[in-house]
Amino acid sequence: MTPTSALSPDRVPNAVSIDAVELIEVSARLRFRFETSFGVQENLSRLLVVIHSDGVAGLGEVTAMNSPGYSSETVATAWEILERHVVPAIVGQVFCTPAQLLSALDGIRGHHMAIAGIETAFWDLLGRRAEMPLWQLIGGVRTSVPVGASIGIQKSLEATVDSANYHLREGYRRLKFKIKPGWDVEPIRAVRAAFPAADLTVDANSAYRLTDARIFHALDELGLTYIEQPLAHDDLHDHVTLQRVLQTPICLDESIRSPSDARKALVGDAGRVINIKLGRVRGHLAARCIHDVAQAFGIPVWCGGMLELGVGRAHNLHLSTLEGYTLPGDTASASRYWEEDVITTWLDAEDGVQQVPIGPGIGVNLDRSVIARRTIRSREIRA
Ligand code: OSB
Ligand code: MG
Repeated sequence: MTPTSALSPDRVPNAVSIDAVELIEVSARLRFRFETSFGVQENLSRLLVVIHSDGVAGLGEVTAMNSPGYSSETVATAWEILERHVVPAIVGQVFCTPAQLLSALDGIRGHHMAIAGIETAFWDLLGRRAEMPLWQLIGGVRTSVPVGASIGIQKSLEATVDSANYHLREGYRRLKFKIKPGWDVEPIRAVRAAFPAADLTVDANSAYRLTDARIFHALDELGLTYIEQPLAHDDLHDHVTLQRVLQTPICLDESIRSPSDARKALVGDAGRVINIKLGRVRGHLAARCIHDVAQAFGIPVWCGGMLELGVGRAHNLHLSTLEGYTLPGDTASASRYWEEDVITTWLDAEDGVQQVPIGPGIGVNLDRSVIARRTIRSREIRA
């Protein structure tokens, strides 16, 4: 077999040479305090990835947070892994497909968010070079995407009901409430009483144990569309036990890191819905496989959010066009989160529906002046 490095771009059709990779860490301040069971997010930094190839730039975003509460990765670990391991393995090389790019990274265990930043940027690059929107390249079937809103833990029951009211009036198609021990049944009961017909869900981010079954039995009475990640991130077995005694479907988020996790979860009935996030699973290729596994089991999926800037948000919209994404995702209006974005347009929903950005690749472009003002550190790595 010829090693990829020996292929010459002018002899291989569709070959993409990785001339340089830019890493850019930017500051971002949320317009609201976002509290979950694993901590509070407000002043963040986000990591952007730009792959340069023959004068074309592909854009990706690393979805790691600043602290390792949701995932073991952080912005800092992703920077380190990208700079020292991922970029050196691909820069100066030539790849025809995302699978080929990923195989050059086979030796890197874990660090899915760091790798997804690169993998998604490579997909954008392929789309731009083929002058084809990403949703078509990955096999999507729709150009508009119904979305919901994820609502953090509030200071009071009244603030929770007010927030529900605001987001329903904005047109969001489902509301997801963050819960934690001590803040669960009461606020959701209050929202349900105020909005009997709304599509409501909760997300525990792994904050409970099987011994909390009483809480879940109470939530089970509230007509929720699903209960997201109630138990430990690494305990599918306990989710099986819990799902067996609940009517409400369990939706798995943290537990699903690969297509094989999805297969094991669905074979065992550990959940009946999957939240797919590009960063958590290593990018579009794995996301597509997980979607296909879920379809084989007749399980609906939706696209989860990680408080992304415009680049990550655009990738999420393209991903959400696959057939099996039948539940509203987390890709709410960018202007709900940010005063300014790193792209030149606003990805905003109208009446709870986002239009998939048209144009080659992800269909959005960087606003370099915003980025220059917000850059915490940046580095361009050339072959
Ligand atoms: O569990 O879905 C989650 C944000 C950061 C980390 C984990 C999660 C979330 C969200 C917010 O729920 C989704 C969004 O609005 O982007
Ligand atoms: Mg979640």
